[in-house]
Parts: sequence; C-alpha cells; structure tokens
Amino acid sequence: MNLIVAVDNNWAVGYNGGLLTYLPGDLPYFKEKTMNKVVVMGRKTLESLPKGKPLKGRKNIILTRDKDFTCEDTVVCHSKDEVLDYITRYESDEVFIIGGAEIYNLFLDNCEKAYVTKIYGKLPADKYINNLDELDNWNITWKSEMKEHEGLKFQWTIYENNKLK
Ligand code: FOL
Repeated sequence: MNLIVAVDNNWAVGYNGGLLTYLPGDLPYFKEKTMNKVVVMGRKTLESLPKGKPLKGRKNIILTRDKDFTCEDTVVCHSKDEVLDYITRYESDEVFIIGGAEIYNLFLDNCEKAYVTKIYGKLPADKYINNLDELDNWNITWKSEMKEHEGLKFQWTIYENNKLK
C-alpha cells in the first residue's frame, strides 16, 4: 500500500479539521493517483471531504472506533487489522492511505511508497505526521519541477520505503 499527502516544512498535514491550504493542481494530482483504487481514511477525514461524502470512483474504507458508525457507499472498519484483512481479500493492485495524521502514522510501516506534496513554508497547523527525511528506511526517488501558487512554492515527490523492498 501507499500513502498520499501534502505537508509543509514541519510535516504538518492539517489545520482546524481540514487541509493546510488549497493548491491548484494538487487535488487533481491526488484524484489522478487514487482514481479506481482503494482509499483508506479515518472518520474525521471522511467528514472533511466535500459534503462529508466518500470519494467518487474509488473504493472508500473508513476507519473508526465507533461500532454504530455507518456511511453509504463505504466499507467501515474498526481496527488496523480489519483494514489489512479487507485489503488482502479485495485484491486491488493499489491501496492509498489518504489520512488524516493519526491514520498516516498508523499505517506508515505498511506503506511501500509515499506520494508527498511538499509545500515550502510554515503554515498554520495542528496535525503532523512523521518526518520521512528523518527515517533511515525512507528515501526520495522522484521529484517534480518546482511549482508556485500565490508565492507558495510546492513540489510533488515520491518516497520509497526500503524496508519493504
Ligand atoms: N494528498 C495530496 N497530495 N493533497 C491533498 O490535498 C490531500 N488531501 C487528502 C488526502 N491526501 C492528499 C484529504 N483531503 C478532496 C478533498 C480533500 C481531501 C482529499 C480529496 C477532494 O475533493 N477530491 C476530489 C476532487 C479533486 C479535484 O478538485 O480535482 C476527488 O475526486 O479526488
């Protein structure tokens, strides 16, 4: 499985229950990478999506501790093992962990690749993930050109986990 995320200099991922900022081009990139795949997210990330609805064209798996939680057109799981179990049965070629912070950190060691949009700045934030640059088993294998939007520089990168290779 892989993860896809946008982070700032401090590896912040969220603020006030939502994304750090809006970058044109980044959500279309997210959509292109995840389309027709399985996406795994926490219940709070689901609620942060437009209208609180699952992502179209993808198999949405929601992780929550709430046994009464239901949501149309999704698979609801209550533990990491239940998610892993479901995925092995489902036989999708690719699975993407799409957040939030708690879920990224929970599945980090199970991910082979991380699609990281790096935003070069320090944005207002209250949710963080582990800094992959400080973990020996994660290495950058690809970087896009540098992009810029309203004075904010950003870049798409791919990290690979050599522990799982
Ligand atoms: N990964 C990256 N690189 N950037 C993100 O913004 C991001 N966001 C999440 C997870 N991984 C990410 C979680 N938050 C949508 C909105 C918020 C969100 C994820 C997805 C969303 O509206 N997606 C639609 C529309 C894409 C578009 O505007 O083109 C989708 O169909 O994917």
